[in-house]
Amino acid sequence: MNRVVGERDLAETQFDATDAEAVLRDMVRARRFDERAVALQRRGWMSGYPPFEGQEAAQVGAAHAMETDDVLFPTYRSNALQITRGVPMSDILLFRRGFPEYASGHDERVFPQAVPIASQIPHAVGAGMYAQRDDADWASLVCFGDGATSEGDFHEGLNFAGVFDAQTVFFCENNGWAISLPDSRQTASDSIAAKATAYGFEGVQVDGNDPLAVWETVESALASARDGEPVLIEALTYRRGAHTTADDPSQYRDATPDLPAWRLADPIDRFERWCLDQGVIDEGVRAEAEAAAEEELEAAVETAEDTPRPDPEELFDPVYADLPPELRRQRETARSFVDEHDPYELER
Ligand SMILES: Cc1ncc(C[n+]2csc(CCOP(=O)(O)OP(=O)(O)O)c2C)c(N)n1
Ligand SMILES: [Mg+2]
Repeated sequence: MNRVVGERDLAETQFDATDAEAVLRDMVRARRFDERAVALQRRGWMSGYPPFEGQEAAQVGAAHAMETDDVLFPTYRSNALQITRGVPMSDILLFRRGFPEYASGHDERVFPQAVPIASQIPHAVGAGMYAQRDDADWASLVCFGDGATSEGDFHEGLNFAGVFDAQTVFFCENNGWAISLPDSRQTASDSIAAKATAYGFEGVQVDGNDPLAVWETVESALASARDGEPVLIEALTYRRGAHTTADDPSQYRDATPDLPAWRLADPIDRFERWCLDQGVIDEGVRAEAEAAAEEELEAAVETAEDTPRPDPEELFDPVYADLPPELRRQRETARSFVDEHDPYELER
C-alpha cells in the first residue's frame, strides 16, 4: 500500500503553474457553489442539500485527473467533482429542486448521484467490466464515503473488479464521518486502502486535502484501470460542515476532533498559501475567482428559476404501469389540491 503524498515544491510534481492556478480557481468556484446551495436550501428554494465543504481538494483534484471518455459514478456529495467535470451548476440545482431529468450529465458521462449508500459501486464495476470486455480505452471512477465500505455492495463490487479485471477506480473520500459515526468506529482495518489487498489489487492512501497529490494519484490509478488493474484510493479529508442541511453535528462531535492538522485544514486556504509561496499566483486570484463564481451562480439560479416546474402529478407516473388503489387515491388528492392551489406558491 502506498502512503499519503506530502507537500512538495511545484518543481517536484508533474504539474506547472497553470495547472495549480486552474485547480485553485476550481476549488474556489466549488466552495462558492456549496455556500450558495446551502443558502438556497435554507430559503426553501430547494430540498435538502449535503455540503462538501472541506472536500474540495479531493474532488477537484480527481476531476482534473479524469479523461473525457472516463465515466463518473457520483454520490450525493460529489457536486464539486461534477461541476469541475463540466456539469452545469444549473443542472445540479434543478436536480435538487426536483427535476429528475437533470440527475445525469449525459454529455459529461456522469451517472445519477447515488443516495442508497454503496449501491453505485456494483454499477461502476459493471461499467468497468464492460470496458474490459469491449477493449475500451476508458475507465469508470466511482465515488463513495468511508461509511460505504461497511456495505455488502462495496465488498461485492471490489471482489468482481478483482476477479474480472474491471477498468474501475474506487475513490473513497474518507471525510472522517458517516453521519454521526467517526471513521475510527467504521472498521478495525488499519486503513480503508488496506482492504484492496484482500481483493487482489492495489490500495493507495492519499492526502485528500492536497489537490495536486489527488490529481496525480487518480491519474495514475485511471491509467492502471484502463489496463485492467483496478485501484482503491482512500483520500483522507474532512467533512467540515454538517452531514446535510437536516443535520446538527454539534450533537455528536467535538469542536476539535483528534486528527492531524493537515487533515482538518481548510484545503483552499492551505493550497492558496502554497500557491503564493511557490510564486504560482498573485494575491487577488482568489477574490477574482470568487467574483467569477458569483456571476456564474447568478446565471445558474436564473436558469433554474426560469425552468417551468413539473406538474406534481408526474410524481406518480414512472413507478407503476397500473397504479395500486392507495396510490390512485393519493393521485386524486394531489390533483384536487393542485386544482385549488398553486403548489409552488410558498416559494414566492
Ligand atoms: C443503504 C443505505 N443505508 C443507510 C442510508 C442512510 N445514510 C445516508 S448517508 C449515510 C452515511 C454515509 O457515510 P459515508 O459513506 O461516509 O459518506 P458521507 O456522507 O460521509 O459522504 C447513511 C448511513 C442510506 N442512504 N443508504
Ligand atoms: Mg464519510
